Amino acid sequence: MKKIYLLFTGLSMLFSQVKAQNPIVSHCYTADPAPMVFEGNDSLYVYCDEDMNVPGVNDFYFMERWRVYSTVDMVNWTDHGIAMPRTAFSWASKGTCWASQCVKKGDAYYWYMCAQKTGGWIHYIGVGKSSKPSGPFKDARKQPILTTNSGGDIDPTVFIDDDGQAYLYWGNNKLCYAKLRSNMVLIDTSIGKDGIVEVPLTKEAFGGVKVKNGDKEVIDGRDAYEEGPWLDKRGDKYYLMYAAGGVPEHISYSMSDSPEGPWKYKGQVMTQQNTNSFTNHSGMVNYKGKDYFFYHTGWAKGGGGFNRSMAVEEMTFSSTGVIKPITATRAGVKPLCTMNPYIQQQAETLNAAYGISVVGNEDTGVYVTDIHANDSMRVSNLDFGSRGAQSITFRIAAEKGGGYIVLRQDNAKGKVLLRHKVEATGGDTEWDVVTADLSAVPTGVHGIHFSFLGTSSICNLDWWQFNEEKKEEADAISSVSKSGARDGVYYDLTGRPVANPSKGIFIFNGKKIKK
Ligand code: FUB
Repeated sequence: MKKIYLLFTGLSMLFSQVKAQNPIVSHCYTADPAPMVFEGNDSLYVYCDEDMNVPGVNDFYFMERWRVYSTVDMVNWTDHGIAMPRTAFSWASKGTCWASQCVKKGDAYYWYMCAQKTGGWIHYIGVGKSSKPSGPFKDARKQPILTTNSGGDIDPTVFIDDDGQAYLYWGNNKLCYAKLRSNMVLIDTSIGKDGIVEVPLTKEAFGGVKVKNGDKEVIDGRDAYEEGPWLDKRGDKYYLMYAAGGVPEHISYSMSDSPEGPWKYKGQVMTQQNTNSFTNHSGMVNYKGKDYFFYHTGWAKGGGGFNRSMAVEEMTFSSTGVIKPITATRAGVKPLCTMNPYIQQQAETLNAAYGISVVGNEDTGVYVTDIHANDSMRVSNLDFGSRGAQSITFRIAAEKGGGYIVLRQDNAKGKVLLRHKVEATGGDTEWDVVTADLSAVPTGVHGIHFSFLGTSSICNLDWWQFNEEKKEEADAISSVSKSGARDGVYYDLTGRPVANPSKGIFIFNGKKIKK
């Protein structure tokens, strides 16, 4: 009996530790991931479009904006809000913001997108520009940068080669490329037809071709290019990954010695999987020494073919550059490091969340809103150290107050750390900084589960930070740090400078130290 009990306890501990990391964003639907790592920046960014459900609107990929997420640990993702709304492009028609990719050239970020023109039915390719990877982005050209005028001009991917030449590939049911001029917003018209080259979709290059068989379209060969290209380079080989095979889609790839081809079909990267999405769309990136493959699924709550969610897996290459087949998993990837709970963490840095929304952008400030009763959010893998946390500080705004924030260790059933009554702050963007003592002390590495109780809208949250001190001391430290304390000077906990500190606790350079 004891053995069975131990086995059961062991298994349940194991299961409580094995958390599903996919999809990587669960509070809104995100599709067509385009991962990017920028030189000199410690984060991995993923650019995407947001699948939306608007009552009364035909949900055929109805998308009004593009969003950016970033991570430093691969399991907690910061939502940077509405980094590029459709309205940034005066020519773009409602609900047609499809796949995209952002690259950096010089000090600027260029986010290539596609949308239909108002009054039309075909997509055009345009580009947004920003001085920051998280935007906000503005239309760099005030008009589309290219069209073939024949439809299918969707899913731009851009790659800048080692010699600085940028290549733009795109296309649905056709594959085209263009060379970008050094200003990144005009194409070089010296090649192809007015600068556009259509790549022949041969068996040799893409495994097969689509042909008509009566009313049906079938593949003559092993595979066929569909849409969603991703151009990249590893060593001296160029890779073109793409959604393939018609619908439902899988991901295949071809390789070349040149960014302009000819391409040679290499096989499937991710076969058709049971992901609850009939499209797939991929991107790859190397980050902190590992290769990652991003794709989309229909795995978030209420998800499906028009409510998709980004996911990530590790990818590996053989010594000859062959991509080893990748399986879609709920487990996803392992964390690269722990998160520090003792510094301000943005409330919109999330491992998972349900019911809430994230609004704003880099210029206006980004925060978590739409927090109602029974909504929840989780951050993963925080290292509380051996002393542990005694209190937490929130930057919070609440129009009415009266609801509760409940913090639990690890998950929704974990030990309760806090049950905090939310007081009204005077408005839902009237921010207060509030500290509350925890009822239990988390030590070591844990996730934190936030849940919200009440009857109506509960609060907005901007950031939070755990403290190793109880509220009284934490408040004293924060008021000394804010009161213009000078670096290099010791202060006691009441904020008085101490000329010759001996033994005791002091505030020095904005931090509490023990002498
Ligand atoms: O998200 C809209 C369209 O679905 C994309 O442009 C395609 O790649 C497919 O994922």
